[in-house]
Amino acid sequence: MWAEINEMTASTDAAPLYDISKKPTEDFECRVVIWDTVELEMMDAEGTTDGFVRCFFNSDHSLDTDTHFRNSDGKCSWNYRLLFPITYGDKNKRYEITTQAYDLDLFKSNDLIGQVVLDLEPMIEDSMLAKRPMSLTKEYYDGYLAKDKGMKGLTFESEDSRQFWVELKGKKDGKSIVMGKLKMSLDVFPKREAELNQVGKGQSEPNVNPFLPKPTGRIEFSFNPIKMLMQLVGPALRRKLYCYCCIVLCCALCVMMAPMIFSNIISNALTPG
Ligand SMILES: [Ca+2]
Repeated sequence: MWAEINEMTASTDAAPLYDISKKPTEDFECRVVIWDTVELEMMDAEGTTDGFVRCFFNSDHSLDTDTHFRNSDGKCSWNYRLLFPITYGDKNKRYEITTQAYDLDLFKSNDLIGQVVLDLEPMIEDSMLAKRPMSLTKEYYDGYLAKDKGMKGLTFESEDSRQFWVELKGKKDGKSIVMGKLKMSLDVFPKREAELNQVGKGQSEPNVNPFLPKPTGRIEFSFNPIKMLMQLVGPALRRKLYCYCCIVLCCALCVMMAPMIFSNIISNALTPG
């Protein structure tokens, strides 16, 4: 901070007056779309993950997507919108959004798979100055956020410049590694603009800007017990079941053929040379 030193004799009226009152806070809405993942780590012993995503600016106020149950190929799908009200202007606060992928577990605490943290303060500042919504697009990222603000790690979709991939970093065997990649979109709206252009949470109406289709690859209810079992059971458990079935079949065959084998042995033994 610089302080201006004036002569004792100088009139106080001559010194310029500066407005040092606290800048008023402004309200915004941060719109986050969680699309899908690739290469997400499987956390359950049976080779599945029940994936959901949690986002927060402040861990006291977090929002979750719904859960993609029994995923076994690392491609969880949500197409889910999360809406965060933000009051901007507190210089002691960090306006970073933390995005975490979890594996839901019913009988123990959920497993954190990986996370990424993005600093949205430059976007909120720009939205405040321009008094209009700001989208995290490839052009904005390349031309400003990455170049001047040091943001890194985003890879944009070629067919949609508002969708980008981030790496979810987590721990495995004590090492920090990439546990999957998540596709998301981010917009910051001044409160007034957000009220004029409302959107729904998740896939609820108004489902616009962007339209979010139903997620893919989810469990489908079926009256066919084999189909339901195949969806609910992970590949590792499925392999074990196949092995057990083979062992049971072999044992059944042996039991069925045992009398025939024994009768052959006995008849061979009794038949004279
Ligand atoms: Ca699980």
